[in-house]
Amino acid sequence: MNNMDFDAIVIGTGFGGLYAIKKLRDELNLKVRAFDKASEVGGTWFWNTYPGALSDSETHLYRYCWEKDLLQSFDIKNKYINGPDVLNYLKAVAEKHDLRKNIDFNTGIESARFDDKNNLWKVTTDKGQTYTARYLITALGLLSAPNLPKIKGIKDFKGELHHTSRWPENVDVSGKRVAVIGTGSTGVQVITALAPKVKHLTVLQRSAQYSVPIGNSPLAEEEKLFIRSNYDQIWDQVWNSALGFGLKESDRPTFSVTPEERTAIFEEAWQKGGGFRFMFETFGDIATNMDANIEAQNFIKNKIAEIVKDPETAQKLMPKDLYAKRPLCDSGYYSVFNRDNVSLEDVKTNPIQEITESGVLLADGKFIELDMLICATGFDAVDGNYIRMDIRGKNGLEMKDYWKEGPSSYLGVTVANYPNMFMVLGPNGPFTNLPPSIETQVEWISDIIQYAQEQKIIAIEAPQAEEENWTKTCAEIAEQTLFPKADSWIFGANIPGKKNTVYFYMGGLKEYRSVLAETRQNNFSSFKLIVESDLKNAAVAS
Ligand code: FAD
Ligand code: NA7
Repeated sequence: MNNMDFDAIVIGTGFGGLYAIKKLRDELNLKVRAFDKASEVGGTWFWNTYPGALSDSETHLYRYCWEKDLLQSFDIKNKYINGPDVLNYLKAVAEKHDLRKNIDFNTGIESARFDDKNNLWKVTTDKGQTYTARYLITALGLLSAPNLPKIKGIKDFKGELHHTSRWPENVDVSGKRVAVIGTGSTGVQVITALAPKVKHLTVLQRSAQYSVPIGNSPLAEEEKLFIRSNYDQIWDQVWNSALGFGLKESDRPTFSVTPEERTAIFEEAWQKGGGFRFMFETFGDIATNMDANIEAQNFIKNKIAEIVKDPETAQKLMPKDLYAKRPLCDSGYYSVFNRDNVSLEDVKTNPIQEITESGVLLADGKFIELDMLICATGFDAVDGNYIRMDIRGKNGLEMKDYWKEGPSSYLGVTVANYPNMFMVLGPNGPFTNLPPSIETQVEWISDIIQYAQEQKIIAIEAPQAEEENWTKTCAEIAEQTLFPKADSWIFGANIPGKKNTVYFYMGGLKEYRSVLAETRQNNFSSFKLIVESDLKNAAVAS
């Protein structure tokens, strides 16, 4: 056995990386080192500190299922947890399990190279240090690599320029003329939060979005008690669901009820709140049947027309696409446009021509003078952070070349040609409330590593054929839905030049868990497993 610095290197310390450290260190007794560019744990919630940042997964399900003590001791306040509280929760997890001692913060990993001869990974930091480890766990985040729009002149802007996922401390918006580019989940949140605080807010909208109320409110004492005392049953339902959002996915067809009943069902969901609830708890075919989708679209469009007083603005806010992106929910987004200090520009029909030192010039010649420009322009999702690093597998194969036709994986966790590398939320992993999927993957990774340790396996690799099958399965499932027909980050359509392909397994959490469980039951026999003695025998034979 070679001398290695560590048994396992973990990159990233969000939900995924933190749990990986704990599992591998405390349960497998491995020597583990983790790295993060950030100065603190939290991942997404360390970086996304923009005003209004809120999880749209319900508080008691946006956490680790296994961390029952913190559920009892932590105040779960509201139905939905805001960004600062998620960060505090993850800090508390790190504190409780003493995870920080295994982490190098403020340390980016620039390259990771597989050493074919010794079956280990060599990882180099942005400080020039190189470390070796048998296993590499990449918990890089799927919504983590910021997408800065390439708009002419953006670098010349002399006012404050912020991307929502790199929000500095102490930003003061009061008395300022502010514009927000982007009306995705983040844009909707930041626009709603900032509107009452700024002098003037201009929303630069390229694609209008369907959004429903989130329905956030403080939890009553009896609701908290219910969650705390029924936690196991609640999570049992999550593990046996498709989306892991704690809702019962409907199997009722949209057209199985009368139009009046349909409106009443949508109205009830609108009043209750929740984006995933509206799309998946009302009817079972909104995401798969075009006519059903149109019914949901029309309901939301009617709401926009009711809420927004100026008919021209209401018209601009009505989406032209299908209702088939990650479903959004908000805390009063559409009514923001009734404020005197908010204006909406449709930059699809009247594009941003350029950004100057003092504002934004639109194609029709209109100039918007600004003190601050906020880019809520999303992320190079899923594979973005992989491509931004120099990752090389067997025979020096560069990941950006291997994935140039779109990323691929076997089961969302492993990649052919990249032995002993395990991804958390890698491409073609499940499309769900994410903490349950993260837990599922980290537990599986821990199991396969444990198996390797016990069996003296020194290299675990996904076979190419298995990877191709998995990619095909993911594509076939996605094709049964309407999601590929709408342009969004879910299919890579938000980044100019990015391959528009399948990035998620949409077969559901329960099914995904059973696929992983099967590999475990079969002693991971669908993988190429190389035992130390195989190598010695091969060397002797040659
Ligand atoms: P992350 O939390 O993204 O952590 C990745 C870490 O890796 C980061 O800290 C990053 O600095 C580090 N890293 C990356 N590359 C390197 C490198 N080369 N070197 C060193 N460090 C590196 N999901 C839901 O399920 N429900 C929600 O309501 C929800 N809301 C969201 C709201 C926002 C604004 C965003 C951006 C995402 C949201 N998500 C939501 C998705 C969220 O990203 C996941 O739920 C979860 O936090 C991901 O955890 P992670 O550990 O996999 O990755
Ligand atoms: P999204 O959902 O990718 O939204 C990004 C928004 O920014 C969207 O409205 C884009 O318009 C817009 N955008 C991006 N580039 C430009 C340019 N160049 N010009 C104008 N408008 C632009 O990212 P979010 O951060 O909101 O949400 C991502 C996920 O994070 C979300 O689903 C949650 O899970 C948390 P477009 O639609 O492409 O026309």
